[in-house]
Amino acid sequence: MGSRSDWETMRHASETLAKLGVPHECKVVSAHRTPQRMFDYAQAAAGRGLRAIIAGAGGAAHLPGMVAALTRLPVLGVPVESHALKGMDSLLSIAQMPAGVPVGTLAIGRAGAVNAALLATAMLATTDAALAIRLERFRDEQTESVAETPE
Ligand code: RP5
Repeated sequence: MGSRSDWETMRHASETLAKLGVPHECKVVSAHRTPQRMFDYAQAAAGRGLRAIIAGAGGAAHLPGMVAALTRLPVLGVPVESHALKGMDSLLSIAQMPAGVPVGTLAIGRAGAVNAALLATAMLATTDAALAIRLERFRDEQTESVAETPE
């Protein structure tokens, strides 16, 4: 994520991955304030054995796109809700990538963070049978938890 202030949103991605038993790490890497850290992180990611990157940022949210430019790993972008523009700035700056450098863009805020984790898990589950079973169980439990009546 681009800032510690993004953690309130991005912790939902981490918590979802933890629920599904997906090993992961959480780092603050700012495209603007720590550009060298971003270069180093993104360029080393594939060689370190990472399989996907979830990048959350707000405002002029250049982190997901720049990370995607620096790695062949799939990058999922989470637009963090900004104070000034409610995350529309984050959403558009993450989604509107030029052809050739994709970022899989999720919804603004908590829903996007949760779904980035679920989407990353679904991608990994295509080659991990045990993870596929855990993901199916998660989905089944979610379905069972939805009440039929509002009260
Ligand atoms: C972005 O600027 C971060 O991703 C964050 O969403 C936003 C504001 O950062 P702080 O000023 O709160 O550190 O780079």
